[in-house]
Amino acid sequence: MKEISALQKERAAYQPKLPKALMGAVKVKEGEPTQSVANQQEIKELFPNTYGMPLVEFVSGDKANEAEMNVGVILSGGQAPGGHNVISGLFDAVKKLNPNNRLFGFLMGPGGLVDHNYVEITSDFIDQYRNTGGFDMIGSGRTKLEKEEQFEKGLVILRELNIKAVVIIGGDDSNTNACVLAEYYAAKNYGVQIIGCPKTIDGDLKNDQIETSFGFDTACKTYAELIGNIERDCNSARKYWHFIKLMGRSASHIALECALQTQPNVCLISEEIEKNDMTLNQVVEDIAKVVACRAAQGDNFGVVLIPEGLIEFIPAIGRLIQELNDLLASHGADYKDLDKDAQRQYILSHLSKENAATFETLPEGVARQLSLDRDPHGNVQVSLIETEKLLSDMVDVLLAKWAKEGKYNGAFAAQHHFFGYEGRCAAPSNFDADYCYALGTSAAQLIAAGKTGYMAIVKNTTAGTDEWKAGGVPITMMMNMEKRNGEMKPVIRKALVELDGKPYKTFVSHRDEWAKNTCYVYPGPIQYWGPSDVCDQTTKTLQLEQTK
Ligand code: FBP
Repeated sequence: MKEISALQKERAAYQPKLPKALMGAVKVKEGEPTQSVANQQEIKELFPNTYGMPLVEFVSGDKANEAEMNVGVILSGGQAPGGHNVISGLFDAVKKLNPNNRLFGFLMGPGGLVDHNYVEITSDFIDQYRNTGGFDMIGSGRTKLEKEEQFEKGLVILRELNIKAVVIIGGDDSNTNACVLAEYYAAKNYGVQIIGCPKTIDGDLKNDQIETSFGFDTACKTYAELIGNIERDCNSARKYWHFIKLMGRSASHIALECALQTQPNVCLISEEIEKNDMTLNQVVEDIAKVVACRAAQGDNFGVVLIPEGLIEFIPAIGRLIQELNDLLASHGADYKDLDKDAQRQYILSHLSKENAATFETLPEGVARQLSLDRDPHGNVQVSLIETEKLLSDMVDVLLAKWAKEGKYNGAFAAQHHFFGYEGRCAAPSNFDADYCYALGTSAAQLIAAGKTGYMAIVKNTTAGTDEWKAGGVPITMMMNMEKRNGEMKPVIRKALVELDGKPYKTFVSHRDEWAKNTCYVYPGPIQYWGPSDVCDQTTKTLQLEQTK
């Protein structure tokens, strides 16, 4: 028998809580027709069958829908704590609607649908995964579902398994593709529904309808625990500056949330750096000033949080990346066969003067990373760029210069960390366990109600679970047109940190004090049992965003 930990054994017995409206029979309450957040005409033309649908809320009903339906489910993109609970919620709801219903999991992401790799999710099978982290139940992948040929190949297996609907659990890119697939099947009248589900630790899939993406809560709490431990070590030995890069491909939500939880000396917010049109040297100078200020009071130690996506938000580098994206998209094949040095020369000779100059100032490793392949959605693979080392090296050089000029007289020794993968598969917090189970249940109800092109949602999440509101939002409502791989495409708008939002403002109102003094907070590990204040609190971001 497979060994499992004592915690997993206990945790398996946890029954996630559901909103009142999802506990029994459900009735659908429809709102007004919707519009996309921008580019309405273009999005409407691209999605004639799934545009403009109303928002849906589930309320308690008196007659159970006994819909007969086989359902498919796909985990797409980066892991996020709670994915297994979405599938558990979906499984339980699908079986509750009708015990003959079957759930199939497509393996290793969207590619499983195209290549017909699947497993039937049965009761015994799913019981091993309830309330566990990870996506290992069926695996995940980043295959982009975008071509008609893929949609048609997928249809073959959907027909074979008599699958009426597929739930795609993914981030903004995967849900964009879910919407394209929903539109395609609707246009062809294939009778297959597609439902999305908001996943990503990055926290950037949120808007007026989606309060938070699942996984953000657990991942941030896991990183905050580790940062707190480092802060305590740092405050004990008093000899290191710790440069910690935190995941979050674009937005700085994770870094900001971790800063609110742990009160480090410095936390960079990419969105602010972009708005202030800062250069890399200015960012470095700001950090060095904090180091020097603390050194002057005898504190040669500290903690700096760096959002993973920083590099793309430094405007000059952002412009360079834009041009590189277009260049790599249009010259892919001839470029790929060149060796490293020839690739660098090729890039320099094709870039505009301004961007070539920026490219030349970058350390070779960073420049190289920016010139490598994008992920299947056209994103720079920022998790591979060692910004934490780049910044600390540059701070070191600047401090040495200041020392020569008699402006600094401290000791600077840096340690480097990257927290990303450590948090993506953590066992879900109570919040994520409940939230995900409710999302899965909502997805099943959307299918039973005949909906397609919707994303399952759960709102009012800072209230008690039974007061949460569940329903669905048309995916087209969250879309606008953006340039991807050199072409304008309909995509779900990413939510960046809002510089007039409460989480950011709260951080700004404290950061000078946190920079100078040692105000560390040590959150400790996620707790599953115990006082509600310790176990059931959501993120500070969500709490601040929800306070009126
Ligand atoms: P999703 O947007 O798919 O949820 O993934 C987010 C993320 O965890 C980012 O934070 C990170 O930059 C990226 O995935 C890493 O990707 P990979 O797992 O392919 O290394």
